[in-house]
Amino acid sequence: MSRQISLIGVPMDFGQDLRGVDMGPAAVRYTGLITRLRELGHTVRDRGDVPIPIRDEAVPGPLAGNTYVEEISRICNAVYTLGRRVMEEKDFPLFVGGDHSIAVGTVAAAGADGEPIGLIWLDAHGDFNTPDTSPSGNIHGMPLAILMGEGHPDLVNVGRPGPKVLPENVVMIGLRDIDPVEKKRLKTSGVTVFTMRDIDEQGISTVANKAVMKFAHMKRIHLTVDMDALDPVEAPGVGTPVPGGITYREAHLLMEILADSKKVGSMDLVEINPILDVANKTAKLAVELTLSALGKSIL
Ligand code: 4U7
Ligand code: MN
Ligand code: MN
Ligand code: MN
Repeated sequence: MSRQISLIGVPMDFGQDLRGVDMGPAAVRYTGLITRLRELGHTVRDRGDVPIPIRDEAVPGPLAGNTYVEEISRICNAVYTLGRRVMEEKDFPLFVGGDHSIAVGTVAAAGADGEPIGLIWLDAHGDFNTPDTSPSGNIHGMPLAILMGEGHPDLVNVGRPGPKVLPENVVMIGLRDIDPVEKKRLKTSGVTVFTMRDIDEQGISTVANKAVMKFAHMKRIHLTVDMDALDPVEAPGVGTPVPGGITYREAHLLMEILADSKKVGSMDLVEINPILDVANKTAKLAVELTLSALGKSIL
């Protein structure tokens, strides 16, 4: 299936403390992603980067931790607007972060035409904290809660007022590091979670097929890939690595099964931090996974 793909860079690092995740879009572009997608038969346009204020000029908000709510809200609204435009032109938006708080804008854009979307959230973490439950205060640990309507109103109301996804339309895969209160919240949320234990016990193909089946009645899936879902051996360039993650092969099979569903209509690559990486390994893997998700097959 040949597609029109628009790359949207979001070099945003306001959602967490470590520097370097703003270099994610450049690291991904340097792998030759655009050329390789074209070689797969897709039409690709690089829309450049959403403008991001200079970090050292910004003043953190009054909440605990590094909570640049104002900046993140403004950036996510810009991501939403560009994402909408691209989708109205029938392009597949490929959003490249940046930290995971960009999902507040990308998922809002993906589901904006009234058609409910399925959301697949690949991550080591729950990203389901609120300002009250977060141990760090970092917004990149909160985007799923925000998208479900909980959190700072300026973030909940990005794009349009209110929640952007229903819990029954969310599947999380790869989780292995969840904060105590976050755990309780996630358990009662109605979100479907496949932890690393589930992957170990059932195998990634079963997990992937269950995710696809869950969205059998839906036309479109938004896939958000936090690179820390992968094992840090494969993806060392992330700010919050957790051992015991998804392997290279598991991740590829997951992408291939999702590609077979033909439902993935938009995608994020987030949390790639080249400063912490080894020879751009994490961006290279992110790009391999993107190619598989967009139809690259072995035979
Ligand atoms: B990511 C954390 F406390 N849970 O809230 C938090 F462990 O987007 C980490 O998944 C969040 O990378 C990680 O700060 C956010 C922490
Ligand atoms: Mn995340
Ligand atoms: Mn994570
Ligand atoms: Mn992280």
